[in-house]
Amino acid sequence: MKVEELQHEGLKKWIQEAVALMQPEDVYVCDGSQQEYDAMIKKLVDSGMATPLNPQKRPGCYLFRSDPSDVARVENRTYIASKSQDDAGPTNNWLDPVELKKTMTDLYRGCMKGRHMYVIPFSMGPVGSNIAKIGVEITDSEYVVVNMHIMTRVGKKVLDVLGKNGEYVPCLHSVGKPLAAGESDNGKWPCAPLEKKYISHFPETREIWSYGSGYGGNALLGKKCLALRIASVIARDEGWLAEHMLILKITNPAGKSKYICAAFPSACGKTNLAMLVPTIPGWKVETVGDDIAWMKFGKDGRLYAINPEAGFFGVAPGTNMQSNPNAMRSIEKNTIFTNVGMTEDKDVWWEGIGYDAPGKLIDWKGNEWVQDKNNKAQEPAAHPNARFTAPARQCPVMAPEWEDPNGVPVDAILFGGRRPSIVPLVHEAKNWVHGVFMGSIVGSEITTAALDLKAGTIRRDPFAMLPFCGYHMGDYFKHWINIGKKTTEDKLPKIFFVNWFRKTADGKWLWPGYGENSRVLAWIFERCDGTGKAVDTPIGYMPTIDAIQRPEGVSEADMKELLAVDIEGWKKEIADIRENHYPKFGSKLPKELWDELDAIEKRLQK
Ligand code: O2Y
Ligand code: MN
Repeated sequence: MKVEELQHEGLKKWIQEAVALMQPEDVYVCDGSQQEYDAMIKKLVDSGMATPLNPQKRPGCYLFRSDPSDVARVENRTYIASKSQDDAGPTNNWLDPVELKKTMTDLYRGCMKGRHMYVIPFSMGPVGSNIAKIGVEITDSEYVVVNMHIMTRVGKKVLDVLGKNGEYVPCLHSVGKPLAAGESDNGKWPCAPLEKKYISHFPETREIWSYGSGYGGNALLGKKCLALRIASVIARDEGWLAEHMLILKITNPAGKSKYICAAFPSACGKTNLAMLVPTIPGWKVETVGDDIAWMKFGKDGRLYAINPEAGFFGVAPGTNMQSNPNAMRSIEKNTIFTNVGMTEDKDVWWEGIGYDAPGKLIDWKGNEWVQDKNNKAQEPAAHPNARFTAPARQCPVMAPEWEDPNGVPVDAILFGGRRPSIVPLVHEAKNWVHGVFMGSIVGSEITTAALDLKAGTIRRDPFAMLPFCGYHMGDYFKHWINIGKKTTEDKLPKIFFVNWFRKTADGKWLWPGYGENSRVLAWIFERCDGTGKAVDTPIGYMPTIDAIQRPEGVSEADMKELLAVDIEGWKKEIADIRENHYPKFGSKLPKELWDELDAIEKRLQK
């Protein structure tokens, strides 16, 4: 489709300005069709950037290898450029928006020389839903176009909803570095060096400018940039919630269903929980979303959630038929793999796929690779952040209502983290503000030394939103408290804290996790239904010892440990929050949360 054919004058003008600045060879407006996807894939295959996988084993699947320097989100190059630094808060990188636009305009000047410009109109959420938002991404990356086709709803139908003057979030993206005359990317993954990468958000004007990276969250701008960082600001202003949460549906043996949203820091098995296969007979879990939830109040005063995405951008390593059979089935066809290993017969392989590498592989860097199980220091065949991009509709347990434009009514919200001690298997907030407190103290043990933290320390990641909140986290906590005042407590979701990662003193797992987590979900279901048995404790409501059916291999003593309140441990936890965590948010930390901290401390002292 041509730019001249667009009905929306504002959009046309913005594209023309981008063309004048970036100077692409030509411009193409995406229509979202299958032919368009196929043509784009053909171009990527012809250039050598995509490798078609075995059509018998992986029909419609392609492998990409990124530049070794462009393999993940770049948090230290991600900016919230609000007018005032205080609005971005102490946990975001901030740059003055005028200065940043100057710097980036210079980088964008001529950056698409020798490349095509693609204009991708996309909807986050079912097209036309009143919870959905429209974005338009301008990019010079065909890889981005095909991934956006899977992860969002793209094309003509979106332009129809946008009409002549509808609102959209402009998202500018370039992989960076112009091509010299006659030069081509020639199968290479173009990107800029780290110091020239910018993933920038302008919250007041609702704009996203990304430069220099072609990978995942840096480049697929509908996901973390729009659906979380910009949407969190819109949600604050409009009175709803844009959250880093999965959405699942759980049905009991009597056929009654509830909907649960859950937030976990990375590496806590969020996609696995979203697609969980229950081990308790008669229970069923279905998926609505695996990463992001937008929640708005319905006319009945309840919160309704939609998954704004249309696909999964999941971590491949560790995904296998035991950990997540539904993800494995979702990626059997029509899937884009990035930075995984490739077998001789052109299938995919990664560490933790559940079987040994079958012979010689090509690793994610494009080199021959033979598994050496005696060499613990062997470089992996797949990058640890290797990804699959798969259409959500291919997941065998997608809930039929996953695209309901009205969303699903939320019964429970879960927070969790990787906590080997102190935090019990599950506990329930006494009320909404206590639940907000729980969200505000989310943290996970870091398993390997990373950044400036040593292995074994707890990295706090409130609401699992630290890298994704587009404004001051103190204001964000306050927004959550205010949401609770918009309706009555009985209509609000109940809030729980779960921890699948408890260990014994000698380092063994106390809880088997995976499908067995359905036992905890069943108790949460029953609590929402008014039946689950609980005791009131200083940290919240907790299941009685017989309220959760014990899985095989978990002794009664283990269960007691999993469900005990570690008074001394919690006193230390409270002290850590008081001395190290809450002060980070300065005067914007809501008084209600300090009060909650005091109240828990008092209850622990009794
Ligand atoms: O590394 C990236 O660019 C992807 S990050 C990501 C992808 C899917 C879901 N969640 C995340 C995340 O970082 O939370
Ligand atoms: Mn995520």
